[in-house]
Amino acid sequence: MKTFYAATHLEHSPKEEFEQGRATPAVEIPERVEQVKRRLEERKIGPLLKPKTFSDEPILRIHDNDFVRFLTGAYPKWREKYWNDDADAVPSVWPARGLREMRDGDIEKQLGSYCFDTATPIGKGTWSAAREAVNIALSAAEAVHGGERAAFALARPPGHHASSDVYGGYCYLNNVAIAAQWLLDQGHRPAILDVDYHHGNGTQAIFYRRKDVFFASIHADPSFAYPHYLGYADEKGEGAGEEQNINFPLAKKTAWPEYSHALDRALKAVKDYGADVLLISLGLDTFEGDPICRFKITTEDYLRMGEAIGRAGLPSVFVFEGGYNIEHLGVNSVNVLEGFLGA
Ligand code: SP5
Ligand code: ZN
Repeated sequence: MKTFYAATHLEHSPKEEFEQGRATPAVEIPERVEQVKRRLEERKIGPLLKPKTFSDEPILRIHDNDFVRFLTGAYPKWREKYWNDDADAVPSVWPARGLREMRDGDIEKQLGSYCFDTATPIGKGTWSAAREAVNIALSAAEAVHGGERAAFALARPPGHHASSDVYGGYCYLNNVAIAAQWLLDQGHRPAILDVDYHHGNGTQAIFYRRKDVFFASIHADPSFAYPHYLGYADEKGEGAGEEQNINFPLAKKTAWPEYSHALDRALKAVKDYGADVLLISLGLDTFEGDPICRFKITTEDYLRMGEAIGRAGLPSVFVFEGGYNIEHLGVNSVNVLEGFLGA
C-alpha cells in the first residue's frame, strides 16, 4: 500500500491547548506522525511517497472562500496585533446567542467566529501544514482513483472536526471531505467511515443535506464526550441527505465486542448505499491506552478492524485523524492497514 507523507507537518508544533480551565501540554504533536512513519518503514508495507501539489480548487469545493482566506492570513494578523508576544492564536470570545456573528475585522473577532474551541492554536507553520495535509489526502485519493486497492494519507493536522467555515478539535481543513469531494468529481460514489473516538462533526455537517456522499461515524457518545454538540443517533441527514448519515454513539469503556458490532452495522450501511469507494477517517484514539479518551480497543483489535474494513471489498483511502498514545500509535495504525491487506 502506498503511503503519502510530507515533512511540512513538523512546523505545526503546538505547545499547549486550553482545556478543563487551564493550559495543558498539546497532544496533537509532530511525533505522532513520525512514529507511524517509522512503523511503516519497519513493516515495509509499501513505498512512502511525497504528495503532489494540488491547486486550491478542490479545497474550495468544500470550504468557504472567506474561511480559507482567513486561515491563510490569521497568524500574521495575530502577530501584527500582539507584536510583543509570541503565543499562538487562540480565540477567547465567541459570538454566542444575542451577539452579532461578524467574520471580518479584528483578529479576535475573527478567531471567535471561525473557531469553536480553545484547543486548536494557529502558529507560524499551521497554515502550510494544513495545506500540505490536503495535498496528502488528495494524492491518496488520486492513487485509488488510478486503480490502487488502497492508499494511506499520513496527514497532519487532522481534519474531521473542521466544517466548511469553522475549525476546531485540532483540525483546520477537512482532509477526508476534500478527498471525498474530489473522488465524487471524478465520477465515483464515495462513502466515509469515521472510526476516530470523537464524532466527525465537520464531515457530518459538510454532507448533511447531500445524498452524493454517505457518512457513517462510530464514536464516544457526545452526551459525555467531545465535541458534545453533535454526533447523536437521531442525526440522520436532512432534505436530500435524509438517511445518508448514520451515527453510532458508544458508551465509555467500549471494548471490541460492542465496537465490532457497530462497525459491522456501519459497513453494512455503506454497502447498502452502493458506495464504489470508501474513505476511512482513521483515528486511533479508541485505543485502551489513549491519554485523552475512554475506549478499550487493543493493539490486536486493530488487526480485526482492518480485516472488517477489508472484507467490505471497496477501494479504500485511509486518512489519518486522531490518536494520542505516542508509543503505541505506530503499531496500532499499521495494524489496521495490515489487517486490511490480509483480508
Ligand atoms: C482529531 C481529534 O481527535 N480531535 C480531538 C479533539 C479533542 N479535544 C478535546 C478533548 C477533551 C479531553 N481533555 C483532555 C485534556 C488533555 N490535554
Ligand atoms: Zn479524535
